[in-house]
Amino acid sequence: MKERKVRVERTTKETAVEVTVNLSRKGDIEIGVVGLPFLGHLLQAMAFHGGFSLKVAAKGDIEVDPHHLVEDVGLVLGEAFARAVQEFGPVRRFGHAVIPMDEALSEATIDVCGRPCLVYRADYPQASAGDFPLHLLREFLTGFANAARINLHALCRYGENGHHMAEALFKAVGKAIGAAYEPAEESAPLSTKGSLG
Ligand SMILES: [Mn+2]
Repeated sequence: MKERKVRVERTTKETAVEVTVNLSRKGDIEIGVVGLPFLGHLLQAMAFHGGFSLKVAAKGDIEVDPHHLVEDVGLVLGEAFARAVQEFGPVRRFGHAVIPMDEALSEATIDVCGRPCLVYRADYPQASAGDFPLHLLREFLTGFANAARINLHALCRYGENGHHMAEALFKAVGKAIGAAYEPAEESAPLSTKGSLG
């Protein structure tokens, strides 16, 4: 079977982002988000626990505001998943995971349905992890859900440590992705309506 591998590149005046996703191979993970090592740490956890290979090379005008780069990495990653469905056909659609990390518990549920929707609930006790502003994770997930055209419910249920809450969330998103993007056994779209999106 052909490997389900997609490469997406996007360059603007603000950022340059290159993402390669391989859904047929696990463990080949290489993340470089210049100046935002905590985002790299989260993406590493996501791909590892999702069981897919991921390469990210990204840089941007973080001296202005890391917002642009965080959002664009989410967008390009989402675009890679959208293209994987376009190029390699229907997937199982649904994925769900609840992951603990020490005192924190986070949850992700995905429907690869073609209608972008993000529900995000996270109330971090600290504003940042290292020097990474945790509120930017909303921008990442928004970009990702919109570009991937998925329904994503991402919930940090509780926790005392923002790093743990965010890391548990990204592991959960990875796990949910791993399940949702398994190839569908049937070739027809998995909807009672007969079509998606
Ligand atoms: Mn960590």
